[in-house]
Amino acid sequence: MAKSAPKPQNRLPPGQTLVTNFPVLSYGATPRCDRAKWDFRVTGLVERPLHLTFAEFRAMPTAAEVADFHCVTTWSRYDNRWEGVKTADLAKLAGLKPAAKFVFVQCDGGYTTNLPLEEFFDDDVMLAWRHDGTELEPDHGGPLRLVVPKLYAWKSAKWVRAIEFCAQDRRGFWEVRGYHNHGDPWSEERYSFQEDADE
Ligand SMILES: Nc1nc2c(c(=O)[nH]1)N[C@H]1C(S)=C(S)[C@@H](COP(=O)(O)O)O[C@H]1N2
Ligand SMILES: [Mo]
Repeated sequence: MAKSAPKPQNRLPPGQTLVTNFPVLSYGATPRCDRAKWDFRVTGLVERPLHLTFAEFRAMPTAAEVADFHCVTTWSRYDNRWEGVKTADLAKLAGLKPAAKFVFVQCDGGYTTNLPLEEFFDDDVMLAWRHDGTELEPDHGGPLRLVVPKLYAWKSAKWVRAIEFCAQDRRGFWEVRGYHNHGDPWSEERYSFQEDADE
């Protein structure tokens, strides 16, 4: 599927409305988190499976970026400043096996999502713990969330605890409940029934 780059003069994807607040969109309750017990795993098709504590995760090289955020329920929020770890840096630590083609992201509370590797390793994709200069609030995914600015925000999984590298794609929580497997806001890939038309 071709990625369509946002045109600078048209920053708002089709069918979206700009908001200046930061809505909370969660299926179910915000998981309670004990940072002393929190851990993060990188599993599947890697040379060195990782099992990191919160302190170990935070000791990784950090990155910051400003990005727009587009929810499929039609709100968009501009200029979110995220701080965290780039997914590519995490993968360097684990060492990808050549058979790895997709990621399956697992969260506290049972939420999951899936991405092809080329989008997971896009330069603006990170695992973030800060938003707009403050520690990420639990409702917004604290202590750690994925941020995938170029796709609809259901791919930006909150409360991430594990990343699994896989050879085969496996649909996540919303992807099995009627949302598009890919989710490009610029071509309005909202629903799974549109996927047949993409072929
Ligand atoms: N674990 C988890 N991650 C999630 C969700 C969720 O329900 N659970 N909702 C998704 C959806 S639909 C959106 S729009 C964004 C919303 O992020 P926010 O609540 O920080 O605005 O989180 C995404 N990540
Ligand atoms: Mo959403």
